[in-house]
Amino acid sequence: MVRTVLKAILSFFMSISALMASITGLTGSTNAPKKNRAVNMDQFTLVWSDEFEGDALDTSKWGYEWWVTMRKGGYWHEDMVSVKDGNLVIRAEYLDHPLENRYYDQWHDTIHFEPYKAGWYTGEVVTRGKYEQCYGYFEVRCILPAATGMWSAFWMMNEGVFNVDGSGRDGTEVDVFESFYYKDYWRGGDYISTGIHYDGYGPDEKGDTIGKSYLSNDPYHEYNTYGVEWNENEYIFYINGHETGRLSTGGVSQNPEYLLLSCEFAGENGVQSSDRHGTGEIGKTPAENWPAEFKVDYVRCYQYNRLLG
Ligand SMILES: [Ca+2]
Ligand SMILES: [Ca+2]
Repeated sequence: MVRTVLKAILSFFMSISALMASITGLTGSTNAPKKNRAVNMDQFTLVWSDEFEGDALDTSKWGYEWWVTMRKGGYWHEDMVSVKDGNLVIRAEYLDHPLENRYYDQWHDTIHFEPYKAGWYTGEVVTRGKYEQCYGYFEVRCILPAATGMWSAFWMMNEGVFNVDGSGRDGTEVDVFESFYYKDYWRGGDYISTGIHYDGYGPDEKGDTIGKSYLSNDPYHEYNTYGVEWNENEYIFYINGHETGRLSTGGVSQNPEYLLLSCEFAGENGVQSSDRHGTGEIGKTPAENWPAEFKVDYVRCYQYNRLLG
């Protein structure tokens, strides 16, 4: 009798948890990773990488704006970017004592500094003008910043993205991952999104997404790899070398693209707004959330052997 009652209770909680899982999309989601297919690395050769060794960013590979740059709900500043312990680290936090803006004084050929605004500060690095590649396999290994109201991303761009012609073939923003969802408990926990955008960022903008991919570990404290295989016909996305989905909407970019690693705060005009981008509420407390850190162990770019001379 006791066993029957226990079984009934257990069965009740199991059906409740199955119901909760189906509501939150934890199981049975069409976006769940297809872990049966691994990336075939035999078809690639490494052509460019940064392992982030040493104690400074390699500026032959990466650039960043050296002035304060307003970016959505915060500011980008190079002082928020460092290299230590084998990682690129992009810091994010609220600064009451804001970082200095840098102005170039052409009359005296000098740079002068002025205090900027208090606000949410973080950073980005970009290979624009230093490295671009068309097709191949691109992979980052990283730990995501553990904070709400912001997100990190590994993405690719070129200037063709702004060209409105009904096609993504001239250039497509490829978001290998964006991490909007720290502590997003009610929608299933810790996951990343993946998608593409083309034809600018105005009324003609188009795009597609493979939606959300769930991590089997804690991506805010443990490393994972996020990758994209890009060929003439499609983008194939991977987490830890296993396919999560494919996109080809609009036709894939046929032009070289540069790489970006960034953190951004939700909002606009330098004012953080937690309503935007589904990132959750932000707060200066608890203090243990800040500074949040996006830690990148490496970025590696491979090319198809068939495309190498
Ligand atoms: Ca276009
Ligand atoms: Ca490293």
